[in-house]
Amino acid sequence: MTISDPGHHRSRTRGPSLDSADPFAIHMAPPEGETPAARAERLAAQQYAEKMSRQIDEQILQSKRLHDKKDKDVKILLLGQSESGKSTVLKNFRLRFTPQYFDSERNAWRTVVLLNLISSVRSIITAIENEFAAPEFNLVHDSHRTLCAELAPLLEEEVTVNTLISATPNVPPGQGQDVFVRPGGEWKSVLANSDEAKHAVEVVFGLRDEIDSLWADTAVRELLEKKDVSLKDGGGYFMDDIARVTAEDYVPTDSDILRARIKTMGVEEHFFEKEVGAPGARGVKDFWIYDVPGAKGSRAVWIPFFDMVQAIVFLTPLSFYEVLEEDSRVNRLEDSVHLWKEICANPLLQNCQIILFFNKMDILKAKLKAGLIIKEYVPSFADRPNTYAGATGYFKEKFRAYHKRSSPKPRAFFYYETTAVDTRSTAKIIGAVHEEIFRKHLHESILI
Ligand SMILES: Nc1nc2c(ncn2[C@@H]2O[C@H](COP(=O)(O)OP(=O)(O)O)[C@@H](O)[C@H]2O)c(=O)[nH]1
Ligand SMILES: [Mg+2]
Repeated sequence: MTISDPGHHRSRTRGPSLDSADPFAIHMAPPEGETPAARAERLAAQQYAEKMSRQIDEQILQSKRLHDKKDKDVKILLLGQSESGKSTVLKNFRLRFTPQYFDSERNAWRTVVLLNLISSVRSIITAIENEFAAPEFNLVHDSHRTLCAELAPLLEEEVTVNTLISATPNVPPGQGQDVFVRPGGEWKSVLANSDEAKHAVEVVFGLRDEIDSLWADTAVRELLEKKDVSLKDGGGYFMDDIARVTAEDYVPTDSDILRARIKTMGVEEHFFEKEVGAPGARGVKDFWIYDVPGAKGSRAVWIPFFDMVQAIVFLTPLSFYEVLEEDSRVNRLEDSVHLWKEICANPLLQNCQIILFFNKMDILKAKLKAGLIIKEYVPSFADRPNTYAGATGYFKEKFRAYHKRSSPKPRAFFYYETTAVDTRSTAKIIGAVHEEIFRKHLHESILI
C-alpha cells in the first residue's frame, strides 16, 4: 500500500461480505498442509504488514491534521527586497517564541560566524593581491605577502564547509560567491555534526593571531579605504570580535546569530509551536511564518502565499543611497516603494494586515552622522531637516500615502522603525506586532 492510495480503507469494508465472493480471500487463506512454524511466520508477517499499514494511516491522518490546523492557524508572510532583513526578523521571532529551539542551534551558527569571518579575511586578501598586481603599489609589502600565504588555509576551509552545506553540492561554490543553502534547516544539523566544520573551527583557532595582525595593520586599513572595500555593509561582520569568536570555547550570542549571514534558496516555512515555559510564549497560539527570497527575479514565488496569509510584515531599509545588487540601474528605495504600492493594491491581499518596518535604522543613523545629504539623492526631500527624524518622518508619510491610496479598501497603517540585528529593541516590536496580528485574527474569527 502506498500513501497515494487513500481509498484503501473504504475498499476493505465496502466489498461483498461473503468471503467466497472476495477475489482476495483465496490469497489470504492459509496454504494447505502448513507447518506450525510456517504458520507462525506467516502470521507474524501478516501482523507486521498490518502494523505498518496502521502506521502509514496514522501518518496520513497526522499530516492531514497538520494541514487542517495550518488552515486555521495564523500565517505571516515576510516581504521585502533582497537584503531588507526578512530572515533576520524571522530569527527575532524564533528567539522570542521558540527560544529552546533557537538555543539548540548555537553550535551550527558558530560555524556560520566563522565562515563570515573568513569571508571578510578573503576580501582583504583579495584587495592585497590586487594591489600587488597593480603596476604601481606602495601600500603593501612583503610582510603582507607572507601574511596572506599564512592565511591561505582559511580559504580552503571555507570552500570545504561551503561545499558541505551548499544547496548545489555538485557545483562547489567558488571563492567569494554567495553560498545558498536549501530551506528547511538541514544545513544546521549537517554543520552541528560534521568533522569538516570541527576542523575549520580548529584551523581558525590556530590562525587567530594572523587574522588579528591582518586587521590591526594600518596599511591594510588604508588600502581598504582607498579601494572602497567596506566589510561592514554586507552583514555578517565579525572583524571587531576576532578574539571572542575564534576562542576555543566560543558560543555565539543571540546577537551573533542575528548578525550571522547565510543565504537560503527558496521559501522557508517556520512553524511556531508554543514552547512550554518560554517567557515570550505566554498565551501564544501556534502560528506560521514564511520567509521568501526577495531578489527581483524571484518575486513570482510570493504570489501563491497571498491568499493564505493573514498578515504581511513588509521590510524596507531607507537605502535611497544604494542600488539593487541584482540590477544596478534600480535605486533600492525606489524599488521598495514600487513593491509597497503593488502589495497594498493587490486584491488578493485586501483583507490582509500589512505592517511596515523601516529596517536597518542603525545604518541610516550612522550614514547621517557621517555626513550623508538626503536631498542629493532625493531632490523632493528639499530643505527639510537632514536628520534621522526628518528622514523617517518624510518617508513614513510617503509610505502611508501610498498605502491609503492603493489599498482596495480602507485598512489600518502599522509602522515601526527597526534595527533587526538589535535583539532587545526588536523583541519589543515583535511582541507588539504579534499581539496586533492575533487581536485582529481573533476579532475576525468571532465575527465569522
Ligand atoms: N546593520 C544592520 N544590519 C542588518 C539589519 N537587519 C538585517 N541586517 C543584516 O543585513 C543582511 C541581510 O539581512 P537578511 O535578513 O538576510 O535579509 P533578507 O535578504 O531580506 O532575508 C544580514 O547580514 C543581516 O545581518 C539591521 O537592522 N541593521
Ligand atoms: Mg533571506
